[in-house]
Amino acid sequence: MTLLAAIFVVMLSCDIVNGIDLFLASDEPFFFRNPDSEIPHVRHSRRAIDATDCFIPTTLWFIAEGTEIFTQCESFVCHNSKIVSKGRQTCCELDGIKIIDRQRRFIDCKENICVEGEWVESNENDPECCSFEDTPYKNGDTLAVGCGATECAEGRWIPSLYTQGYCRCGRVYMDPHMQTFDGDYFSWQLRCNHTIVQTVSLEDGSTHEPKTAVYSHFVDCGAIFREGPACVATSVFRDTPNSIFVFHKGVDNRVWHNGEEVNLEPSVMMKVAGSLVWMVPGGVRVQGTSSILVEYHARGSPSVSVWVPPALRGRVEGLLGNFDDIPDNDIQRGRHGPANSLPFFAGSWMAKEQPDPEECKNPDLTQADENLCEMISMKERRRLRDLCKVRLAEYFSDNPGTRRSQLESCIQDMCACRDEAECLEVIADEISNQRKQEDFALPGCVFNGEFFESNKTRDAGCEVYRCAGREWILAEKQPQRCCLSNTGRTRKNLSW
Ligand SMILES: [Ca+2]
Repeated sequence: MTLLAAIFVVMLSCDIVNGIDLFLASDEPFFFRNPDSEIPHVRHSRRAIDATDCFIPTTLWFIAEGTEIFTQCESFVCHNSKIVSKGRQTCCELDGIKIIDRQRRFIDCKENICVEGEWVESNENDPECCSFEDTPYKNGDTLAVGCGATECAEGRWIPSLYTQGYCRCGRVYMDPHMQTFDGDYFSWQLRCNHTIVQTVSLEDGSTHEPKTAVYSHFVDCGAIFREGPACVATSVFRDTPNSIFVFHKGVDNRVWHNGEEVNLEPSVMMKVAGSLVWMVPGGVRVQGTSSILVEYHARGSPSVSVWVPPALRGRVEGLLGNFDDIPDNDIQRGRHGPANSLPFFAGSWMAKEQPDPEECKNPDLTQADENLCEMISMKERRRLRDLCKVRLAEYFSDNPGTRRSQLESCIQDMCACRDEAECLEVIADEISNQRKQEDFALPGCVFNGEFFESNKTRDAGCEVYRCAGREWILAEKQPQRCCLSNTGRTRKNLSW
């Protein structure tokens, strides 16, 4: 006898059962039928225990005289505190569980009733499902919104942390480090307002007045770092020339759109001038009409993450590089053409508009920034390396390349650090934010603008490609309808 059953017995023997409320909280593995009710089973019931009740040891429930219970298509009835079999009856199956006649279940967003062992669809919709363009989505399903996603939660679309795996993410973070769209990493001490990404105009190439751009203003990192490094502060997302969003450090529940304050609520996607805006832990996301998704992480040391869809391949540039699948050329092209050094590359992306025009008037691009890590001894560098490794091990990425760059970034940040404990906390927060973004990237592949879920295949003549996570891999060389030509090459057999 379990402890709970023992407690019941003690209660009965003490004659204190009157008024005890029973709570029948589950309908598995038994179903209850109330003989006085049209409702085929009682899911929740509250009443006092009676002497004629039957006790079911497996569930610790008492059921009333006349109550029917069912398990695995056999029905029973409670009679004089004993459970008596009434024989087998027809039942339906759902997810490997037998469900008896007259029971109702939601299957694929529609209510189904078990009628003589067969599911029959009724007109009732599952209230936990959502619909989009007449297609039903189950509770927990996600739907792509640009590079972001929305999730069906109990009948209502709410913002999701997921991003589409086929979109590329670039980010600028800490003091500052850049991760380009093609996966290159670099660090450079920036001041002033810079273009981190902008669309390339097809007419006149790179311009200071692009249709779409994201700008970040880099200022002193604050007390935790020694003087020198600059960190992301206020950032601007110019979705279109007429729709401009501004994000501020420390503010994770508001954005400013065309100068107007927009207050956000958790779990609500707001539509602002055609764009969607919502809160994420520690920050704000905007899915622009431009198809670019921006996340401003406002807490700790702010960071900006930008997702661009495959349609923008070859059509964006800026501090986060050109998106062309080649990491090596990411910091070679400045705004006005090839840049032969990192200072010229970074300097060329200084924006035209500056909050403090005097300070940023004539930046000296030739002056290399002093690297604080070069000013410390090898021994000290090794100590910082070990500190980063040990203290941040749980936050680092599983991807070896990303892990290496995270470790290198951490060492550099620690070289500039004033308060080691505080710095480690800020770095851990930043890395865990990156980790969250990685973990919430949905797998999938794109071909010719069409999206394919992971494991889906596509035909390419005589070859079949399969989407493995986020990459296309050759799955099959010669599908049945292809045959070998005389030259030994496969060709499509159109007559089949
Ligand atoms: Ca590139």
